[in-house]
Amino acid sequence: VALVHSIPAPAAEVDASRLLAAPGNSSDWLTHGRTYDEQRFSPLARINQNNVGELELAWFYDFDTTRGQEATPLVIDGVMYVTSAWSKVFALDARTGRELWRFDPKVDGAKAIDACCDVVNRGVAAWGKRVFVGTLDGRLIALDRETGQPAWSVQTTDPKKRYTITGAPRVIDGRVIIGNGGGEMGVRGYVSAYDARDGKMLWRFYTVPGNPKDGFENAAMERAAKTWHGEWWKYGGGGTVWDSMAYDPQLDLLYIGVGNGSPWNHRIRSNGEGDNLYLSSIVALRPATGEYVWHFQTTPAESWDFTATQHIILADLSIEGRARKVLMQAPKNGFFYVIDRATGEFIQARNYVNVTWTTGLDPKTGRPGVVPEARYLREPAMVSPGPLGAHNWYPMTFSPQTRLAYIPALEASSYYKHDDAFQFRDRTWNTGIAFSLSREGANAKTVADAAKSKGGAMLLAWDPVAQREVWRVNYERAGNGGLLSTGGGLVFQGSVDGMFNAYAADTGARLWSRDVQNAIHGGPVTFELDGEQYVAALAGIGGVAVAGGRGGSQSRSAFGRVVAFKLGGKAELPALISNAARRPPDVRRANAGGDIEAGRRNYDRVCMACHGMDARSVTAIPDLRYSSAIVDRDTFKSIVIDGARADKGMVGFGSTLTAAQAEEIRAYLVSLAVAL
Ligand code: PQQ
Repeated sequence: VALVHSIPAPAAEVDASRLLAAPGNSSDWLTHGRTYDEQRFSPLARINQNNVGELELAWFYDFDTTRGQEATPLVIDGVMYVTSAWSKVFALDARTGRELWRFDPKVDGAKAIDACCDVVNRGVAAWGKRVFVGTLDGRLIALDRETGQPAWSVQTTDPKKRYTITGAPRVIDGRVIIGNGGGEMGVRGYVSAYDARDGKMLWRFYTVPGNPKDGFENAAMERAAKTWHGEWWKYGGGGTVWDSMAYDPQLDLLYIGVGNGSPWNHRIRSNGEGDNLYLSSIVALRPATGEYVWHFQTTPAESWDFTATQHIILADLSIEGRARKVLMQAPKNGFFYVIDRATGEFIQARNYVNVTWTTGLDPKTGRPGVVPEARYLREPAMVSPGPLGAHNWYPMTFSPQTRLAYIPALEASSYYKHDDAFQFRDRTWNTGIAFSLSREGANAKTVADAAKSKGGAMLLAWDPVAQREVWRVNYERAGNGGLLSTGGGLVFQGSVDGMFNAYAADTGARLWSRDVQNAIHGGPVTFELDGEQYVAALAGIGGVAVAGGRGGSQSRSAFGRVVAFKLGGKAELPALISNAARRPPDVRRANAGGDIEAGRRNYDRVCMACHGMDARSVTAIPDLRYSSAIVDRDTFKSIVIDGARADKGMVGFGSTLTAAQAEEIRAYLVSLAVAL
């Protein structure tokens, strides 16, 4: 239901010519990465290295939720279109932040357990007089830009399967392109195109083959199937296209970033054999037909959640004296790739953090050699990077001024253990990995190699031609936001500690920083209206790669919000009501019985994905050590087994846990609360 307050100016069409002219248009932000090449560079220079110190809050807009915020806003003709948690869409006056309309697709709260990483959404796409949003439950909805009223809605996924949508659509020539997520849950990834006029499906490209018995959709699937073994289709196979896309209008190629395998564990997924195309690959498609053109696989036989769904940037670079049309990506696996975007040919790549899973890349093909122990076949392994990736979905930027790419990076390692008891389950993650914070039994060589990965979270400036780091800014914790570079010689990045920062693009010097009270994960945007330049971003802790930070359960007033800054802005945020003094519940009468160790194991299997390792949650999802629900056996059972809070996303796990197991989990949580 849309609530219309008033409209500043009638919506003008967004068409092909307007999108193609986006590089020179500084008053709007028309598409997810600002331009089809997704550089997230704006030529605006009114705010620059000399005056950025005068940048102050112009306005803010608070959402109705403390869940994670990941959207990149679009700005069109003075209106900001932004999505929030639960796939809600808001239209705001971009000069003032005043709400013009809101649209709630009313996603069922119980859908939350199909989302690996919070009920986030990364934004809308625009075409004609409409914006388009993909919803967590798999719908693609067209909304009138002036009123927020739905024009059409189509279900893009099988509602019986555990697909989700968190990514932003893109529009190419009236075709709305949308992918989906669910790689942790057991789905088969694909990307589809819908007609912007009526929602009619135009094409669909699967990224991994289905059951050969059912026949192959196209030659690309037939070729891919030769690289798979066992009965992978029973597990879906994965390869979800849950975030990145880019488009080259001259070559007429759409590039999609493809996710990892489902289950993650290659030994379970494919009998430990084969490259498993097109997992962890960049695939080029014809946007009119969805036809396969080329692919480049970053991590063959993927087994670590090494997605290649990370941000794709297109640019023209001179490499070894040759002008090259390149595609750049820094996927989770830790290498910065430069690929020929006409042919998919490997040009060059270098690791931008310490990587321990590989013996190195073949200089001609870019194919990695794999350290055998890192496959955790016989013994568990410590591997760097881990599943959070050396770079997650947080958008990069490329500045044509400095010729540098900037990466929100993470140097860290994780423990991988083959799950001997793997069974495909309905309500939990299905990775084939036994998660643990311990390093029990990990192969000694892998432990020693991974111990060198001490860099932690950072902002890296990377020269993609010389393949070297130019500068870095270190952060204390992971989960820092996406990037924007500008003609003012600035790189903007929000951080997980609730600060919005600007750095000198050439040196990395921090020139500006303001407290917005809540973690910023998404990519900032900039636009110009009435001769005034604005820089805006979303704040709201959530998503997956969050280790500490501000917002969520730590402060009672930290709703997700949009913040917009301009030179000499006069707005002020309300005082933050800190939750720092929260107390654990009085568990003296908890009387939780049962095996705490067994409780911990089932917690890790069923609860950890949302509530956090060691039951430490820093997002809006309750930190169970502080929850009054653990005091009483019946209350706990009514929530955990019977689903008393299903509307909030906490479904009942009666099909996965017995009441006795739930009681053991309660005993484990009470033991943690006692220790606080
Ligand atoms: N989402 C986030 C986030 O929003 O912070 C982080 C991740 C996702 C990951 O690290 C993932 O691996 C991931 N994987 C899938 C998938 O395999 O389908 C989906 C998503 C998602 O849709 O958010 C993420």
